[in-house]
Amino acid sequence: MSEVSKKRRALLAGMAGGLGAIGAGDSRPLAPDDPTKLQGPPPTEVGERSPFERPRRTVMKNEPASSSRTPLQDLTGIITPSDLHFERHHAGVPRIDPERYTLLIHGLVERPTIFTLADLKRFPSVSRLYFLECSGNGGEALRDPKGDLTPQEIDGLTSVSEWTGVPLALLFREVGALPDARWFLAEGSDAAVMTRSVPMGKAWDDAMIAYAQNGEALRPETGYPARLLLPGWEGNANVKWIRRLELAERPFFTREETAKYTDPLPGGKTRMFSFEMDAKSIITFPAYPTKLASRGHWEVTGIAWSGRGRITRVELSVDGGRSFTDAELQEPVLPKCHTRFRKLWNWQGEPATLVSRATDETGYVQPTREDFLAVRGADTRYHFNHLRAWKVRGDGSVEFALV
Ligand SMILES: Nc1nc2c(c(=O)[nH]1)N[C@H]1C(S)=C(S)[C@@H](COP(=O)(O)O)O[C@H]1N2
Ligand SMILES: [Mo]
Repeated sequence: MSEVSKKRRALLAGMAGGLGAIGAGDSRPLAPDDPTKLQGPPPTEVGERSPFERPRRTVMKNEPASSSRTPLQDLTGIITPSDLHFERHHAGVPRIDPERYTLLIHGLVERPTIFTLADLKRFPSVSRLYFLECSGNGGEALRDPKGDLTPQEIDGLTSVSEWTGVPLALLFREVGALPDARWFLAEGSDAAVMTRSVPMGKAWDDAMIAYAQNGEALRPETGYPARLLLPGWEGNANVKWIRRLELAERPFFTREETAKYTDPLPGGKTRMFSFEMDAKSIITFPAYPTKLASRGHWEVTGIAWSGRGRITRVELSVDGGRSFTDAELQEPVLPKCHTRFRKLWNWQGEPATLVSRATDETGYVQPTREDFLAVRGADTRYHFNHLRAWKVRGDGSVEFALV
């Protein structure tokens, strides 16, 4: 391990808040100098994290709690462990017996059909890595954010999984979707009966009914046993516990796409069906509450993503956005997925303001807060993708900032 990463490890270990305290409840001996003398515990049926590692989702404190956030600052690479995938549900998590689960597809189709879970699994499946992001993500960062926000608190409503399921196009061909069908309604079977209208084009493109995540069945909170997955589109339309799809000529204008998930714009206009998540990025290290322990080299790293395809560029600024240089994009760089970026930074104790700026394959560039507000207005409620910044003080402490 390099000196730089050793130091960073030591720093992060220090932040975890008392390794002694965590180890104390564990009766296993610490590794002795002679490892041949160590009697390890026997293999187990299900593994657990090292007791020294305690990544946690943060559960939002509103009553009743309806979301929890991924600890972005604790993750490496691009995958979110399934038990740390963010959660957002409007009326709890239903308990669904996979043997009794069904999905009805009807409306403008030749053959209305009820599929069991076993039926869905008989179709050829696909497995793809995609991010899923709540369109409310980042709202705390827009108005008057405090400096003591962590990456998790700002943008923890986005996660990446490898999703496995059946392409919706196969199911729609199976039931004989009629040419008049332009939209379909997706309905969940939770108490919220979440319903959204989705253009048919998404089904012919890359939508799927997902039943597995990171190599195993979906977690109950991510939609077990099956959910709609609309790669790159706002989280809300990715209906969990999916039970019904109804094909129609026009959208249904449900509550979730009129009263909610509709954006007031300046001049009394309204933006509806704003499905695609715009390109965005956030630095996850250094970030609050990190304190850089010393001058010298530090690796600035974070994630960038776009609902419109691949990230093609991430630029970094250390002077609050006056000048930028390119960060390295770490492979794999996948469409509609988090992309990790990194760049070595030689910090000599000067106050600095770190900013990341993402560009996607359509040429779209992540906007400044000023440009964002000029287009979207102060009353905007979703899709907060303006630039985020971190101020590094002379003493190495870091706080959240906007530029
Ligand atoms: N049936 C149903 N589907 C739902 C929801 C819900 O409450 N019920 N919440 C939506 C919202 S707002 C988001 S952001 C995503 C969150 O997915 P996750 O909990 O798997 O992260 O699911 C969407 N699908
Ligand atoms: Mo959401």
